[in-house]
Amino acid sequence: MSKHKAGFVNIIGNPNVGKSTLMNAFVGEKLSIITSKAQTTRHRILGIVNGDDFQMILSDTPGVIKPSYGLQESMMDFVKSAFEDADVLLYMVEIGEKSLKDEQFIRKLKHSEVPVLLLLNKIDKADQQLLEEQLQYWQQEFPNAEVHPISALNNFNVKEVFNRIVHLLPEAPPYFPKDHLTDKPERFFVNETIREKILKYYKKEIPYAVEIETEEFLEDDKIIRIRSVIMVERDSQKGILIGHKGTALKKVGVQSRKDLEAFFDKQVHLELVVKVAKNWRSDPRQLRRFGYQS
Ligand SMILES: Nc1nc2c(ncn2[C@@H]2O[C@H](COP(=O)(O)OP(=O)(O)OP(=O)(O)O)[C@@H](O)[C@H]2O)c(=O)[nH]1
Ligand SMILES: [Mg+2]
Repeated sequence: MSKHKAGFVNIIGNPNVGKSTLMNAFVGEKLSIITSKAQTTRHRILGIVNGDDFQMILSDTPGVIKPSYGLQESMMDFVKSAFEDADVLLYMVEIGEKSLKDEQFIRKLKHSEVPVLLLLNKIDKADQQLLEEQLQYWQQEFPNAEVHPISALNNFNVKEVFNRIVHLLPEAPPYFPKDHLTDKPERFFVNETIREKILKYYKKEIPYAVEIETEEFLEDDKIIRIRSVIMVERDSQKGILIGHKGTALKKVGVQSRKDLEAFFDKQVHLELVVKVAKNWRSDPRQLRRFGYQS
């Protein structure tokens, strides 16, 4: 039998390029939430793919931005940590975009000691000519990277890239038990499922001012009883979130419950409460409490 391979494969790129879509496609589960809005992912989320003779530990990370408040600084710390322990780096770009604006990250990618795969995503949006131009452009920009065109959404070239990454993994014993799918607890996925609905249904600043904390997660044979608090930064946001006669919040609850029942494969009872946690995005103590620490 061949030797066992294992390693950390960390996905990095601008917001909204499709990092979470790719991780979910590799893992075959909806571990990361996906929306059309930038800054959907706020944490570093591990997705573990186990084979007989390999373990691929993928990291989905927040899109690279210039931080302007504490939450975003912490998000960028997660990205930095993903540079530090990578065995393979996946730098994702999308059709029509230019490189990262962060010079330091670019330098790290250009001078990386571990293999860098530059994944040109969303090629379903390009014709052949544009695709060839873009492939040439990225290969010139990152001469040391392997450039691969993909469509994470349509599963185009995803399996081939996956096999290529397995090939690049170093020889190592597994880092996690072989039945583990992620490093995050069940409550994290509850929080994220609710936050996804808020990203989808509310406009402007609301999704960015929201954090979820699941206070109760009680599971028995038949049902999971969940109580989650939606935190907003100001009183005015609380009113918007709840909506006229509570209809807006109701929609969040119903859709979240449906998704959670599919995720946990069990009946779910979900209670949602809205509270104000003044300026939590800039408050180091509150950020720590919500798991934003590097
Ligand atoms: N057309 C097309 N859209 C895609 C593809 N991959 C992802 N998308 C869409 O791009 C949007 C962003 O996808 P995400 O996976 O959330 O992107 P992300 O890079 O994780 O974004 P952040 O977490 O905000 O940094 C979603 O609307 C996806 O459906 C693709 O291959 N083709
Ligand atoms: Mg994401």
